[in-house]
Amino acid sequence: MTTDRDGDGVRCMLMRGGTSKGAYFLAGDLPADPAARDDLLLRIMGSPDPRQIDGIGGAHPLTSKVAVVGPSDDPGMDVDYLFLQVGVDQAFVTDKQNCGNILAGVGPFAVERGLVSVPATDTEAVVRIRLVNTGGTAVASFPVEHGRPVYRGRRAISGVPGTAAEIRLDFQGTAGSTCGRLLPTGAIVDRFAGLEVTCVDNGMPVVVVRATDLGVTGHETVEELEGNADLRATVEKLRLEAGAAMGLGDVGQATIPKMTLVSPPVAGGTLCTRSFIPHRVHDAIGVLGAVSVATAALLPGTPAADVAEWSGPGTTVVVEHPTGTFDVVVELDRSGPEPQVTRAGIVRTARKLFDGEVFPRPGDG
Ligand code: NQM
Repeated sequence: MTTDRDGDGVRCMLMRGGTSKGAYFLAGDLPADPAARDDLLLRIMGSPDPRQIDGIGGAHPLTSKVAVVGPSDDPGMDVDYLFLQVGVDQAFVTDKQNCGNILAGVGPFAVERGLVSVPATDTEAVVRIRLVNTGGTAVASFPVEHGRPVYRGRRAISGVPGTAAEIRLDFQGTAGSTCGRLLPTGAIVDRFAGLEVTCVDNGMPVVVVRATDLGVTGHETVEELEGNADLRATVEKLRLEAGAAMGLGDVGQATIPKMTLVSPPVAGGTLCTRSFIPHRVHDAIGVLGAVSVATAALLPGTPAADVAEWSGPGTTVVVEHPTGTFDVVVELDRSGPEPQVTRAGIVRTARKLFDGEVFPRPGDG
């Protein structure tokens, strides 16, 4: 239990999860009261401050993330994972979205902290994770040695230098997990702000729009897109309209839905993406964001399917993004009135960076 007196540290592990970085805590090491927990996390991360100079946040939404992990009271699950996005230059902490990148570190963290014990002779751990934010589950499989996670390995993922051990993540129950339906508006294609879009939620609510409909190619750099004020204004107008139609209410202050611009592939993938998350442009693409966009690519008539190029039969959608590609395996059953997701899986890597105590900026009290 945290006492949070000046000078007291809080047990914390810093991990890279996929293409994000975050602070991982045992639920029992943080205050149970959400307001006290969020206040503490803002002081730990150094928010609000664009540089997060007085905390451990990395001055970008992708490196200002927190995982709270504890035992699950669901008998079918090993652990509960709550994801918290911590504002960088704004003082907010939100549990309204999931994060599949930070999820990649949850299995190894659970083993590191003894929430899941692995026999010394096993070479693979399987950790069943309840996604507290949205519902749904993920099964993480990763290598272990002498009962401890192995981080070194040969798997490269785009957006991360070098290689590390492979972490397989298989999702269940992510379809409609935030909005209630895989296609939250009930339609394959909608028109908002004069633009044809698809709204999809397979673990992350995403609005998919053709880049060319926004007057860009979709192959621009992150900096070019972030520097295009007219584009940003149009994307935000579209987001506000689409978010309300997706049942998310007024999303002006929310980090969802994400906005993904799609265009034909240029690097041998299935389609090319640029994602606003929702105001900064992602250096790559979020995990569940990619799963949602890949799902849209499998639905004829969507902007994603329209630009997609398939190199052969198969269920792997190769999603191109600013720093490489992301493979998503999705299978749909389209025999009924609404498509059903029968399989969704991805591969990531994660790495323990630091383990110890973090010292929060003193509170007002
Ligand atoms: O979509 C960024 C990330 C994410 C979230 C974001 C994520 C996901 O890259 O599951 O991983 O979209 O805010 O970490």
